[in-house]
Amino acid sequence: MYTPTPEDRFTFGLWTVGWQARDPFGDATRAALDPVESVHRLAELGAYGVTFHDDDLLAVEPDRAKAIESFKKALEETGLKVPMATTNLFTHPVFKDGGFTSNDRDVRRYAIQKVIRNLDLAAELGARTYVCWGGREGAESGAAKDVKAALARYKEAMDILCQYAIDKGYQIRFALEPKPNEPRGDILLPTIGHALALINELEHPEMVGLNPEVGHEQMAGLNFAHGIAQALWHGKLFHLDLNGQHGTRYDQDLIFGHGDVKDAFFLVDLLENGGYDGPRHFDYKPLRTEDSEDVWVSAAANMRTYLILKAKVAAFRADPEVQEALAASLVPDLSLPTLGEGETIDQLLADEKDPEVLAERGFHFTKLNQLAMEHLLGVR
Ligand code: GLT
Ligand code: MN
Ligand code: MN
Repeated sequence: MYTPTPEDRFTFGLWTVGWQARDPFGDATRAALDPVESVHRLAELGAYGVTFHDDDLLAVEPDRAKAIESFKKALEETGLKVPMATTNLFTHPVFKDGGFTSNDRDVRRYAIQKVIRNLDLAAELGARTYVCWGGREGAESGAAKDVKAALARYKEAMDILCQYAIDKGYQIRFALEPKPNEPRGDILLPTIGHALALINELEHPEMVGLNPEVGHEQMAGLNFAHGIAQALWHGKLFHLDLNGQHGTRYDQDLIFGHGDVKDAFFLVDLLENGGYDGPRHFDYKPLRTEDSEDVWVSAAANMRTYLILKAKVAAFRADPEVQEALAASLVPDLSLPTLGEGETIDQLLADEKDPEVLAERGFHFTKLNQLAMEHLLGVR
């Protein structure tokens, strides 16, 4: 029942299962993983696709052409798809002050070249989304970065990339991934809201949307499901990164649902019932304590947790008591326009309301929330 199939459209970054668990305090605890093995193992587990950074393909084979060839062969053998790709603009020391917004113009030019090289491969492999996570775009000191100039350069880079995709006739859209901090002290486009605002300034705003990550919004103390709902409302939820996080600490990239499980429940509710039809992409890190077989246990856990939550959400929605509680809490009424059809503002003003009377109504949200909790805890 909770066994994934490609119809569930679960996808994984090569950098997730392939993470060798190097952190700021310790060395790798696992050997490098061949992308070919990742493709086969993920397919066996029931995944739909894989995603990658340009550099992920070179994990064990330094020759780019050879690495691409064996990756393509593995895709053919397994039927795994590549719905999204991205660029590593953060590991190499050249990006220490960022890629698109480095103070060094030559670095900015190199960053765009590096994206375009992998964009060609992404288009060839049929990817429809190209993610831009600007983890190094930022600063540690107020004096170091002219933020307004940096945003102008961010816009310039996105405009160039959109124009390139148009010129080449690629069916690809870009998705910005916000994050508040880490690795930079402060990262530009720290939240969903900041990124949405930048998109409005672009030459081709219709080609650029978001790739929000659960843990990144939670690191900023924000409600991820609310952020996703707003991205959906703007038509900007092009893709997303599912994982887990405990509050406002370092980026944990836990297995989906292994952080704030209640938020995960409402997120799955939103994704399943809110009109998102893209892949369910996991961007997590297998714990540093785990061995190379545990990695696959953790990959499977992401998908299984999602499917369990999906079943719980369906049961929650189908429960007549929940439907009754939603109505008692006036949740469906929020979809009614505040002004009646054809009603004028004068008519609205003439419809006198007594705030004292209106204030007497309770909204009964406690009952609704408890019903959600009981479904989640498996007692209903
Ligand atoms: C990196 C980061 C992720 C991004 C990846 C895409 S790379 O692992 O922590 O959140 O989604 O560039
Ligand atoms: Mn991510
Ligand atoms: Mn993360």
